[in-house]
Amino acid sequence: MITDLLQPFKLNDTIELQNRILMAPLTRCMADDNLVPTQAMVDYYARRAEAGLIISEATIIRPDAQGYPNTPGLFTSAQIQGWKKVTDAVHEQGGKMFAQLWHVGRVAHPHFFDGDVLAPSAIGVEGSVPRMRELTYITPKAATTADIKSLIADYAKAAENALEAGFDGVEIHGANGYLIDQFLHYAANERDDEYGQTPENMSRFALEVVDAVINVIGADKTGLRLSPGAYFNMCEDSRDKAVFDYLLNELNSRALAYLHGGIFDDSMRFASLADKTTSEYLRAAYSGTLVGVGSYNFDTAKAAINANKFDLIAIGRPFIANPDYISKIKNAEEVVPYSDEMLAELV
Ligand code: FNR
Ligand code: 8K6
Repeated sequence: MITDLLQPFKLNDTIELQNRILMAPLTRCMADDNLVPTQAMVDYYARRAEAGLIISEATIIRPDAQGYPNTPGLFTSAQIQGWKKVTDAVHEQGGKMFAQLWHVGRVAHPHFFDGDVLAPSAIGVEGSVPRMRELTYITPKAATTADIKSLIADYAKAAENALEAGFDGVEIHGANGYLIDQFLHYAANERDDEYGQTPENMSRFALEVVDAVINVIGADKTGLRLSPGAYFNMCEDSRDKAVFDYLLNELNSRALAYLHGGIFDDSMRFASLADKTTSEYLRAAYSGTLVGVGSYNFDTAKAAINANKFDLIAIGRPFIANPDYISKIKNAEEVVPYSDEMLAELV
């Protein structure tokens, strides 16, 4: 039987999606100066409500989580009220939406907040903030155990805030070289305490965040994004695979809503993952619902899902270029190609 991606998909007992096509999380840097979602963002997301699930652009859990200008937050009541307008509009159009919870760790910049830049270890990244090239990254402070406990509590608080803001659940951003991913890779984690050195220790922060969020909102409403192969603000290390092997085995017993790969092009193979692609590696190590992503179109995604490579597809850049992506697919209309200039405006 051929799976029709446009038919409903039951994520679990509490959440049914109208189709298998997710809108990938896409940072747009368009929140107001208090990091509150604007009316333009309400309209932008509402136009895309035909997706099976919209995953919000990465949304910071607290001030020191910020590394880019005007990324929205979920820690003030104004931000929660702003997001409520977004989720109301998406729900009115029959859609569903998860909030992506974000802390950038060492990719934060003190230009955006008062206080330390926190990371697993005091190892900085090269370069400077995109669009603000004068802001060079600094060497972060290695988080103390007390810092770690407060970070975990703030992920849980942000998840609670997300439900108050009307989201149907959250996706914990554990990918793309940001805080959680920094704990999972040897290139960024040189800790010698219970959060470093071994696969079990290096997985501890990710699992404590996942468990804290599950504890507040339930596993059925909790998704997670992971980048097992390092590729963005991070260097590959042959030892990383053992960390992800351990972590994924632990996640297998947690009944998450889904696991989502973090990658721009899923044809890319990683030496550190025994030459597998992101989705091949995750499919082999993880037994729950898997979301594929990374330079797919509808046809290649349909083929991959029918070959059982993953269960759902997340579409990113084509959703920027085509607010009516799902209608176009349904009507077999041509899809407008994405270009970077489209990032200048919310359409
Ligand atoms: C992204 N991506 C991304 N990923 C994430 O986890 N959180 C985010 O906020 C963002 N922001 C973001 C902004 C922009 C402008 C781009 C192009 C990408 C990655 C995105 O979710 C997705 O994984 C990739 O775009 C690959 O999918 P497509 O675009 O090939 O379908
Ligand atoms: C010109 C790109 C600016 C886009 C918004 C800034 C922040 C984006 C953060 C999410 C990561 C996506 C960056 C895309 C770079 C591709 C790297 C392979």
